[in-house]
Amino acid sequence: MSNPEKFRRGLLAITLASALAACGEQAVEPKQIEIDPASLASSFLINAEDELATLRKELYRAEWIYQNFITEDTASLAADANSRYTAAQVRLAHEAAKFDGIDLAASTRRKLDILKFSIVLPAPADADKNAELAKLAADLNGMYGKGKYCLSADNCLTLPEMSNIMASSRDADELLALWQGWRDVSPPMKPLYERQVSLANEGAKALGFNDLGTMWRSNYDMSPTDFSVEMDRLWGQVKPLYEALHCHVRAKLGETYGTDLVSPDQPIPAHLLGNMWAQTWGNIYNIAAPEDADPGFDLTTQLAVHGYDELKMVEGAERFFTSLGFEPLPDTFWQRSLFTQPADRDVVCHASAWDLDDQEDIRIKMCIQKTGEEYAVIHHELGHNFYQRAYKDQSTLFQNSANDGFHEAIGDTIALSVTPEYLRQTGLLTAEEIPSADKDLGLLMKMAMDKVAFLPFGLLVDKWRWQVFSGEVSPQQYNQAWWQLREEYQGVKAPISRDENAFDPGAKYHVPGNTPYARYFLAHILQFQFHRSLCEMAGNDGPIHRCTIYGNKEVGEKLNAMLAMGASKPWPEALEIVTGSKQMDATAILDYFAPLKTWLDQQNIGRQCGW
Ligand code: X8Z
Ligand code: ZN
Repeated sequence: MSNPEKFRRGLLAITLASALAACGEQAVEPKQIEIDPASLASSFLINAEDELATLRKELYRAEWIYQNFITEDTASLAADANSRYTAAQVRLAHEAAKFDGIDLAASTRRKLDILKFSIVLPAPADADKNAELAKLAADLNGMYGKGKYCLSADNCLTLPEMSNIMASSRDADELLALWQGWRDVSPPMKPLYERQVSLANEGAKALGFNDLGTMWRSNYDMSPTDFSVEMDRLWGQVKPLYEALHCHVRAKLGETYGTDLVSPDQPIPAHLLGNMWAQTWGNIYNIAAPEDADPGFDLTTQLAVHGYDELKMVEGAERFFTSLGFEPLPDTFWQRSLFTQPADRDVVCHASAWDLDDQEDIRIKMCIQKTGEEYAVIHHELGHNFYQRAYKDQSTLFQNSANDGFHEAIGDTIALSVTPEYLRQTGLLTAEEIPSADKDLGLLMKMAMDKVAFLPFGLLVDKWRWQVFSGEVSPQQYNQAWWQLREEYQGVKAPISRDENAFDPGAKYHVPGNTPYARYFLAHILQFQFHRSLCEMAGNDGPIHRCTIYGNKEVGEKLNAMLAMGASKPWPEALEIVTGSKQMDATAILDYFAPLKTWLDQQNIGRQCGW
């Protein structure tokens, strides 16, 4: 008898015997009766969704409190809630696997697959190991959240403060001190991370996966191997654009800091790019700006001039969504969200969007800085919230995005519509301040320094984790493997030699926070695809980087149709709704930056590109 068959018979026998016992009947020999496996699967799923929905609410509430008030006690409560939720997820994933090989309706099969594939941190079934894993996860998160760089006992900088300085300082020594100082946060994480990897791998193996990385890559409606190939294919499409940008920015950095510091044929030292992780470079736009094409405005300045505080920034972002026809955010959003860094306690400042009750209780948590960069991040976060609300009527297991890249792409798609014309319509620029067409290269350069520069970073974070999870990289090699990938993909190097205790991946939120990262790479491809299609729908006939979908309700409706599907269908079907295509495709980002690429190639003539 096949496994599913055995399971079905066994379950029937048990069900019948216990139903009789419960009615006070005499125990009888279980009888074989035919029950449709489809109805067994359905009732299993109804109970599973019910249980998960309840536990998820408890978990999110505990996590919200923990991340807003990091203490020993809140860490412990969050870890407890996490271990309850994970134990249920793991048990249900094992049960779901018993339906393997049975012919079921597509949506039933999809829910079972979601149960099997979507545990981010699968614990071993053993209760002690589960509790240990949950505690490690909470502790790692807390270590990052509490992290500071102290110049002296009473002069400590938080990460947002350091990020602000790194954005504007052009003093290489100061930049290096911050770069190095922040990385003191992570060596103590390393033993915890090592243990976390080992426990979560054990959990993944018990569920039938080779390792946790394979499990993460299984959640994209294709085989894990095909997913890796797909990531590399997309990277191959954009690599020439990235290399052209890298070449130009490196040359300009060489002019600014001297070629002793920035060698013309070597990877760029990672502290000079305006961002703690060198993942976006828009903050050093003025170093690489095309001459005579400066857009002439700076969003950070415009926000200040027009009196935008944190609240007004969030309201501004909300207005974009409501202009597309989305309902305004509920009162509770405004009452319960965190917008500014509290002075009196430790919080996880890394921006996040929450859905506490699967219905209306959506919030963001963010230590907003009053900059143009953060204005985009607010749009990013609200994209999550509007997505969550759009799929709230789906059943529990479908209350998610089509794939995780979609979740990350929605708010960014909206932010691509934050164009000069949009800023004029909302009063942040006057008609005279709108840059003319000959300033397009400047606008494109600024955008590329954020979006194109991000791509290899978006790819390599999980390449590193996949190697770590598979055992290809041992704990002794964690840091060295990290820098190898940073050099290979980004062409960025550590500015000083790293000592053997260093654990630099731990200084990036998503590693101690255990958030998969491939999603952001996908989002950076998808958001340009969405933008291009939505702009076509809006009848845009100018250059795509000048297009804004602001105020277009018809376009909003189309977007909402995709969001409302949640995870109920394979992601290519969701993609097709907005783009008409079932393929992720980097030609949209290439089209967007085509004029810049031509210009970069000219600038790079005579330079030695690559590293
Ligand atoms: O973590 C985020 C969001 C929250 S989901 C702010 N992002 C990645 C990062 O900061 O590293 C957005 C882009 C990449
Ligand atoms: Zn996000």
